[in-house]
Amino acid sequence: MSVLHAGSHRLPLSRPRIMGVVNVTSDSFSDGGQLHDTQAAITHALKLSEQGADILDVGGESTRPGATAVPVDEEIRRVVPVIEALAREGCLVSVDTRKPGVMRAALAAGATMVNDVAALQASDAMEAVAASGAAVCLMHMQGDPQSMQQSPRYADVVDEVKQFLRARVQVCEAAGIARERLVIDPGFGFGKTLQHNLALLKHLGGLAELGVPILAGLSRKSMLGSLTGRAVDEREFAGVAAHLMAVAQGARLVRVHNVMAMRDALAIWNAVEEYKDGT
Ligand code: HH2
Repeated sequence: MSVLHAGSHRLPLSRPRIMGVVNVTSDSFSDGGQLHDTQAAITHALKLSEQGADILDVGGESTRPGATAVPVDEEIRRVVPVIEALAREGCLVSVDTRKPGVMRAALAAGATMVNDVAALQASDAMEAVAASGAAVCLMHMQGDPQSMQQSPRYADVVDEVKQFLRARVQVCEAAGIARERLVIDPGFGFGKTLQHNLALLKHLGGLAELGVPILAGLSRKSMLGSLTGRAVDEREFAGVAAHLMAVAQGARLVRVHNVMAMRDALAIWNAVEEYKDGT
């Protein structure tokens, strides 16, 4: 049974775990606005924790297709007070960022996991994280958020994602980040068409060969909208179904906005998994 090492936290992955999304991405620059956003994010995150989130993933920059970049200082200003408050409450806090400067500030503020959609490829990102003891989620993305959905192309998406993640795991281990600290993620919707996403979900189990826990993030994504015709705020049922399929394929972590819905689905999943005939 694998156990994720995230700073002093130990998260057993014998059961699938929930990462709750905490976005601090409002573009309010006034102090009053900042304080309001900070409080709102903390309150929301603590609610997710109560509802059953095992990890709180705090992000200060949107990575949606076409999103504009946020300067390092502003991203730090958004996420650090939220991370400090959640870490003080004993929560396992992850920072969702691609920027080494934000990683360092977040780790100093009490985050014990770095969720990087660029898989620590920015120069200095590896150094920012290696000595910290923090866990790392390495995600696959083709291109960058500004342009990634323009014309994603692969000869074999499943194999290319696997080879990329295999190489990143090796680079991390060589830099001193032990396997117990690593999580991999195929990056649904990051430089992928609907067909690419379907292929990755269908063959997600193939990533288990890399020997690192798999995280799946499908919550509210356009793939779910394409398949159901639903708007972003109406995709919870589709999201639960897609995440359960990911879990059935071996995912050990799911990154979701609606923790309560996922927790209930996993309660059924866990009960059936743990049921022993004759009891
Ligand atoms: N998806 C988003 C952001 N971060 N991290 C991982 N590891 N995997 C994902 O699939 C993933 C991610 C995009 O979702 P969201 O946070 O809802 O949007 P935004 O980036 O606009 O805040």
